[in-house]
Amino acid sequence: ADFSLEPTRNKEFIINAKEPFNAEPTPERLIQSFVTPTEHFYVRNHAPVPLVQESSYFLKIDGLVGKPLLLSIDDIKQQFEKVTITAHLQCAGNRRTMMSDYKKVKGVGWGIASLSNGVWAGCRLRDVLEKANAFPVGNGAKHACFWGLDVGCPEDEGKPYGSSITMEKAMDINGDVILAYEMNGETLTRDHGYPLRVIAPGIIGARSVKWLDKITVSSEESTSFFQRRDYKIFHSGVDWNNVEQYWDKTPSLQELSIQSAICIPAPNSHLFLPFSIYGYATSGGGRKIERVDVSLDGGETWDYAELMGEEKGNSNKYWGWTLFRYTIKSLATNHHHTTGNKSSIPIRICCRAWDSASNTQPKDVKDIWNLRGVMNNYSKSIQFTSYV
Ligand code: MTE
Ligand code: MO
Repeated sequence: ADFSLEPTRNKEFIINAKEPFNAEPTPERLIQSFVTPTEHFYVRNHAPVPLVQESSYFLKIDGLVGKPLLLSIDDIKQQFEKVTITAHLQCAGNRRTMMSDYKKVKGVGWGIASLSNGVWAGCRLRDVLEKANAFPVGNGAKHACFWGLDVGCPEDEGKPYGSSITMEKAMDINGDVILAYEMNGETLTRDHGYPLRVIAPGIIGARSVKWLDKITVSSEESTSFFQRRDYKIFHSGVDWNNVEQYWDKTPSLQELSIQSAICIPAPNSHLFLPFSIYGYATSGGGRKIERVDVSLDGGETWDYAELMGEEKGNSNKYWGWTLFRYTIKSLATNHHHTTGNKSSIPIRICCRAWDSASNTQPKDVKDIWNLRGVMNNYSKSIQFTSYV
C-alpha cells in the first residue's frame, strides 16, 4: 500500500498506528467542547486515504433498485434536501487497550478517545434510495451495503473497505442516516471521507463508510471482511484457533452500547480538595443518557453527576454525546495516610451511565471480554490520590 499521499495531521494526536493512520486526541483535549473540532476528531483508517477529485466523482446506487443511479456531488446537493445532525461517532474498538486488563486482545490499541462528536450535513440516505426506487424490505431488500474508495486494507486482500446497515435503519425517517458532504460547517476533510461519507448515527463507527463509492441494496449483509469476520463480539471461549467456526453464527455489530469514561483528571493525579472530574457518556440507537453515576470508592457507593450539553436530534433521538461533571468538596476521612503535615487519601473513582432503556455498564471486564476487544464499556475504577 502507498502512503505517500496522506494528508497532514494534528501534531497533538496520540497515534495508535501510523500506516494506516489511527489516532485519537488526548482525553483532556477530547472534552474541551461539545462539538469536537475537526482537527481533533479521532481518525480510524484501514488503508491509505484515497485522493478523490470531485470533478470525476460519481456515487453509484445499484442492486435491488428499480432505477440504478449515478450522482455527482452537485447532483446530491441540488436534488436532495440538505439536513444537519449532531452525532457522535464511536469506534467499536474504543477503550480496547483496557480490555486487555483481563486478558490480552488483538487489534489497534485505543484509549478512551476513539469517539468524537460532530455536526454533519448532507442529504438523507432514504431520499437517495427512494429516488432509485429501492425495493421494499418485504421484497428482499434487507441491507444497504456501502463500499469505500480506499483499497489495500491488509485484512481484506486489496478489496475496498465496506460494511452495511439494515434497510430498516436506512429508510427510517427517524434514523437520520445521511450522506454527508460537510463536517462542522465545512467541506469534509480527506481523513473524514471527502467528498462523501455515510453518517449512520447510533451504530458503530465502522458502518459510517468514508469516501463512499457505491451503495448496493441487497438481500444480504455486506460481504466485506469488516461485516462478516470483524466487528463481532465472540463469546469469551472463542480464540484464534477456533474463531472460524464462529464467524457465521455471530451477528455483526450494529447499535452501540452504553459507554462512559473519565477524561479529566488523568489517572494517578494528585488532587487537592475541592476538585472536579469530567467525562463523557454515550448510548446507542439514539437512546438518551438519563444519568451518570460517580463513585469515589471503586463502585461501592454512588452519587449523580451533573450532565452538560446533551442535544436532541431531529426526531426524538439523542445521537450526540453527553458530557458530565462531578465536584468533590470533601472526602470521608477514614482512610487517611498522614505523611509530614499532609494527609493523603487514595481514592478509586469510577463512573457508569444509564440510558433511557435502563441499560448500564458492567463492573467486570471479564464478563464482556472478547478476543477482538470490541465494545468494551466496563466501569473501570481509576486510582487517584487526594490531599486534604
Ligand atoms: N470507511 C472507509 N471507507 N474506510 C475505513 O477504514 N473506517 C471505519 C469508518 N468508515 C473506515 C470507514 C471505522 S472502523 C470508523 S470507527 C469510522 O469510519 C471512523 O471515522 P473517522 O475516521 O471520521 O473518525
Ligand atoms: Mo471503528
